[in-house]
Amino acid sequence: MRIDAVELVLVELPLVRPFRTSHGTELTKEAILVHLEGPDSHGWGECVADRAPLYSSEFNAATWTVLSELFVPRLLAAADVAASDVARLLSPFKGHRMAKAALEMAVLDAELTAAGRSFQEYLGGEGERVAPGVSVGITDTVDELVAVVAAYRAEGYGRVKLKIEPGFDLEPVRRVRAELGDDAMLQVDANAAYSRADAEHLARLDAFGLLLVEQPLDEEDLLGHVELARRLATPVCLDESILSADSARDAVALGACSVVNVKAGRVGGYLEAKAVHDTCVRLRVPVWCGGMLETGLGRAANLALATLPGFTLPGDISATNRYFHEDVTDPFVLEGGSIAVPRGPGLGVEVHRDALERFSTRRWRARR
Ligand code: NPG
Repeated sequence: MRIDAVELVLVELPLVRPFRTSHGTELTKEAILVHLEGPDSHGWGECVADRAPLYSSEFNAATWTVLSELFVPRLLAAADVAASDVARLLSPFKGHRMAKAALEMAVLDAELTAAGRSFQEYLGGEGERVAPGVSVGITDTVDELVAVVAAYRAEGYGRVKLKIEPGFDLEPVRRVRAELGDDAMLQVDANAAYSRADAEHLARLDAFGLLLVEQPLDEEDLLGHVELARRLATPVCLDESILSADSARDAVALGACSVVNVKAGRVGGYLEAKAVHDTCVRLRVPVWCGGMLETGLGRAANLALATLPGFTLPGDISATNRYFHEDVTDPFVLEGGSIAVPRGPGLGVEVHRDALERFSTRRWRARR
């Protein structure tokens, strides 16, 4: 399609409760949304970068610069752009996968909307509903954590992920396991907060029958993960370390992980996310769809992605009310332990312009 105009909108949405990880506490969700206009269609993308480079080196101020000064002008200069061209057009630029992913998502939404096809159909997913998990932040006390987890269980979440960090790991996990019972699906996410010297300590998590331990060590420490995976009975899952289908293949071949978290933003887009999925299916490695507290736009795309057959573990794609009182789209609702996958053309969701206005803090627009 020909791209006539691109708008960037920085939004800030209050979170219903603070989200604390080993990196710090978020009170609001800040995201760059991309709106792209063509002659007969338009599309939305969402960038999953955060305010500060804590989860990854990408962060919104830098992403805004790289999008407005380099990536968008490159797309506007191209005569015709298909979603499958975006990665190649932007490939001279190193890194900035989250920014690239947001643009590719917007092009894909516009292209599929024009063709009357849904994200799910395009990606090759099946099924009308997804049974997600919920990711629970670090709390001030373990009692509070147990209460929060119990409330999510009562809402119908079938899998719980606990954020852990040194000083908040064995005891919270023991107490939550006791609360949930032995059969409940429980996993932990360290966001790279441990070091190789913590192997013996982390091995104590084996007592709790966890589905997996996610990203215990630094994103660049693949060898450390290999050694840890040998040491632990609990499967090691990688998130931050997996940047492409090739890096997933290599991490599995090395024995650094036996489960993979797929986030489209982290790997440069939904097309590469599908490639990561396909690689893992070939290697018989389970994948699941990670979350970055997305607005309804990213959530719609993640729901579609999570219906691919290799996504055999529940993802971090909770209902809207777990994150926001109000979103820029209609809310996604958990009913009977699952959420409906959008079926309409493109992302299958509408942006509420009034909400977008109220949440937006910065805008930029360029025309061809
Ligand atoms: O449900 O979207 C969600 C949150 C899932 O825990 C979650 N995300 O490390 O995976 C992560 C973590 C995260 C959130 C990381 C926000 C960075 C920013």
